[in-house]
Amino acid sequence: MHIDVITLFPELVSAVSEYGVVGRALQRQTVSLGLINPRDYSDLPHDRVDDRPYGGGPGMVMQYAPLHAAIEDARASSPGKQATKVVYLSPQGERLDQTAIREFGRSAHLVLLCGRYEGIDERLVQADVDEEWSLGDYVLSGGELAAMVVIDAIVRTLPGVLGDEQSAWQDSFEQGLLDYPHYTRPESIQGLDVPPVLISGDHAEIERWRLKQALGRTYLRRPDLIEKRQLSEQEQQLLEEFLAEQSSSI
Ligand code: 4G4
Repeated sequence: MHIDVITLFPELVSAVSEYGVVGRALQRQTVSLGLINPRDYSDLPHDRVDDRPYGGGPGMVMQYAPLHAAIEDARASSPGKQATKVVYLSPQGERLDQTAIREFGRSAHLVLLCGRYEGIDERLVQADVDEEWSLGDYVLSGGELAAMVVIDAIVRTLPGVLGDEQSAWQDSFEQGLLDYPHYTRPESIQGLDVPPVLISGDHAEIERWRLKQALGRTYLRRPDLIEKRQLSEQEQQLLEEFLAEQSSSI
């Protein structure tokens, strides 16, 4: 898969490629990253890419022309000329979730468009943008950090990037549950002990406990996720056990 990022701050975005899981995936060529600066496509003095908003008001707006040229260049350089998906990250977009991330990972060429100032000319959104997505209900100074989040989340879903064991639980998160709690040594910290089942060596019991915790935590913290998801008979029973254990421990 190839991901192009259109950004006024390519050096900021390149940091995502230098560390950890994403860094390794780039080295192994599971994914490639292109950084395109719309300033390089400006015909104006000082390579300007912004102008004042029609209708007045504060701030500046990114102009259509340099962004359109940058997108066209990205399309032309698409590996194997596959269909390109152009994604604009903005607070006005649809809320991103793991399902949307998975879907991005299925496209061979993704272009992430990063806004600065007050955003981009709406006609670019109409003419060139396929999808508009948001990380959540908060405002960033630019789309770059959002693009880095999206790149990281996509790369984790690509085949061969995570080991089998890690990707197994990611799959169950994709079924709509929060993660279970994790523990490592030492066994006791300030009188807080590791749940005994985790040191029992009984792997079936451990799996059962983890699913129970995941269901319980999701029910308590994100009831919306439980509503969206049909619980199986066994899951319903585990959730009831969790709640019973909870009320007996207070
Ligand atoms: C588009 C319009 C994404 C993009 C305006 C981007 C938050 C998110 C930007 C802006 C972003 C998000 C500069 C306000 C860039 N902020 N929630 N900022 N602004 O995904």
